[in-house]
Amino acid sequence: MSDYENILVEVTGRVALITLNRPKALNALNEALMNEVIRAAESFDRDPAVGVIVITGSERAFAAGADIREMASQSYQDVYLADWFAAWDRFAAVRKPIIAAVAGYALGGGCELAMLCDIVFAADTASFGQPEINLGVIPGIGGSQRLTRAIGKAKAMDLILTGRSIGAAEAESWGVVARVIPADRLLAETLAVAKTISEKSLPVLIAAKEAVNRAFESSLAEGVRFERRSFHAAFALDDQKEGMAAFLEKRQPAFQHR
Ligand code: CO8
Repeated sequence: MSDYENILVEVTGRVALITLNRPKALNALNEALMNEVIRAAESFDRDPAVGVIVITGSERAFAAGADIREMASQSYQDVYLADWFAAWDRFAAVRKPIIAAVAGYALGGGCELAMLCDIVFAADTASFGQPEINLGVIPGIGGSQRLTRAIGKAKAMDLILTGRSIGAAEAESWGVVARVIPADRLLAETLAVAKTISEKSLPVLIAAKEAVNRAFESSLAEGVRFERRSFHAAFALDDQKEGMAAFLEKRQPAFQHR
C-alpha cells in the first residue's frame, strides 16, 4: 500500500509514474506534496528495478504553483530558518532520467518542477508561466535560473517581469518543451518514450544525463573534457561491448545494467 497522500505512484516495467494528486487545489505544491514528490523520486532513483521516472498531473493542471494559502502568512524568519525549497536540490540530484508530462497549468513552482525534469512533453492544452510577480514574490525553485538558461534573458525577463503565461506551441518553439502532443495521447506517448529510454543501459543513461547537465555548470572546454572522460569510461562497461557487438551482428542489444 502506498504511504503517499498527495501523489499516486505506479511502476510498469522499468518506468515509474508519479501523478500529482491534489485536484481541489489544482495540484498546488504544499509542503506535504513537495516532500512526497522528492521522497518518491529518491526512492525510485535507488530502486534497481526502475530505469526512468515520469511525473504528471491532471488534465487541468500539472501544478498551479506553490500553495499560496500555505505561504501567505509566513514570515521571513520562518522561510529563512526552514530554508524553504532547499529540498528540491535533492530532486535535482536524482541520477535517473525524469520526464515531465504536462497538461493544463504549469505555473510558478509547477513550471519550475517541469524545468527540474530532464525532458518536458506538453499537451496542446498546457500553459507555462512564472506569475510570482503578481503575488509580490519571485520564482523560488530555480525558475529565474533554469528559464533563463532555457529561453535566454529577453524572453525570461518578459515572462518573469510580466507574470504572463505562454501556451504549449510557444513553449516548444522557445525551448522549454521537447514535444507537444495532443492532450488525449500525452500520457500514453510519454510512457512509450519512457519505456524506450528505460531499455537502454542504465549506467550509460546516467552518464549521458550527467554530461548534458555539465553544459549548465561549466565552460565549454571543461564540459567537453568531462564528456570525453565519460565516453572513455563507457568502455569499462559490459554494455558497451554488448551494444557494439549487437550492431555488428545486426540484432537488438540486450543490456545487462538496465
Ligand atoms: N495555491 C493554493 N491554491 C491554489 C493555487 C495555488 N497556487 N492555485 C489554485 N488554487 C486553488 C484555488 O484557490 C481554488 O481553490 P478553492 O476552490 O478552494 O477556491 C482551486 O485551486 C481552483 O482554482 P481557481 O478557482 O482559481 O481555478 P481557475 O480555473 O479560475 O484558475 C488558475 C486557475 C489561473 C491556475 C488560478 O488558480 C491561479 O492563478 N492560481 C495561482 C497561480 C499562481 O500564482 N502560481 C504561483 C504560485 S507562487 C509560486 O509558485 C512560488 C514558487 C516558489 C517555489 C515553488 C516551490 C514548489
